[in-house]
Amino acid sequence: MRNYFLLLLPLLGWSVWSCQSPQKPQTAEVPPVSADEHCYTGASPYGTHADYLIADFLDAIDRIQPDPVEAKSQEGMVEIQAGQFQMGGDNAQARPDEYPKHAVEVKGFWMDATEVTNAQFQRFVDATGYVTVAERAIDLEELKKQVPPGTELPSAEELQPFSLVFTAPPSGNIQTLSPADWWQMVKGANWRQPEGPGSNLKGKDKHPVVHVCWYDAIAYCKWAGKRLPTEAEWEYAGRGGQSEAIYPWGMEPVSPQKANFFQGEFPVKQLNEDGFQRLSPVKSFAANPYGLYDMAGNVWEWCADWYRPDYYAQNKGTLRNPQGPADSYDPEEPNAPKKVVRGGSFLCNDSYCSGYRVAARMKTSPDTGLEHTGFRCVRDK
Ligand SMILES: [Ca+2]
Repeated sequence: MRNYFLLLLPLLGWSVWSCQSPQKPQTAEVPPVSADEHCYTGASPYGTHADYLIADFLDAIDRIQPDPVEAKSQEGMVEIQAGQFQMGGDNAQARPDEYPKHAVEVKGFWMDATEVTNAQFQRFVDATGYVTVAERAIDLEELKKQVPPGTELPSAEELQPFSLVFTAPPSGNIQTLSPADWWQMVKGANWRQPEGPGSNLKGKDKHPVVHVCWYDAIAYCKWAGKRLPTEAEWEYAGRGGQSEAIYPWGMEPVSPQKANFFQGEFPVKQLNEDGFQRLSPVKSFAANPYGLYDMAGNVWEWCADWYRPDYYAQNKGTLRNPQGPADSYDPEEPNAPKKVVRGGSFLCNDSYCSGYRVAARMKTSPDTGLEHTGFRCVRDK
């Protein structure tokens, strides 16, 4: 199984947990697109380049009907007023893909105050019978598209549904270890069994649902009459009206009182000063000025947008309701289209990714579920 881990890293979105070392942004491979062409229309829940996406997964989403009560409910949501802000890196920790800082306008919208919880996701599954991607058999044909040509693949029998669970290595340090040392492919790990077989959701109703991939998040959004936030909406909301803030709470450095993150020496020695070794119940830490909880730490949150490291550099002038690049490109894994995730997780640490900064961008392939990735939804006004 270990060998397959390395084989599958591209499929699983290596970069989301590798928290990449700074890289020079790639030259755009598509012509720059005008701000007007980027205006969010809300016409498609899948965004542009739906051909990147897996038809079977979309079919399952298409069959979901919005719940008439959920689709009208604003319970648990916060109204975000329209406005303008400067999007992008604020301090020396910012990576090249966070530049240039640029002006963005967003329309007003409603946003979930918290990450979607296990209890909420359970209600969705009970109502629709939806089966998450991590619970389904792996499609070898899809796998082939995302790994270099000629890669030897495991047989269908060998490849059982699994997801990735964090396991602290016994020794080493961030310079000597790689993500393969702290992520374990665990058969049977999924949202119902977040740490694998034998684990369950007992006492975890208020924990964010995890091991949900981008498709699963979209499926939930459709049922709830909502959608995923664009990356710009997420950052605008995360800043909470504090235009120069590095974090959702402002300028003060991250601390165990501010968010659920990794204290100690990542990934081997966790001091657990915030009291949460893994996930924390939503609302365990103070909200930002807009009333949004856990915009830093706990779990990475899926956004609607495709990822390109040079997206900010492609555009000139003020962007109005940008919905991301027209295509996806990650120089670290050119074969794997990626979606943006935001906000950092319980595994983030200043020595590593500092993903809890409001400008920090990360990315993963849309079919990947992980123990540290969840989502929250928004709705148009
Ligand atoms: Ca923690």
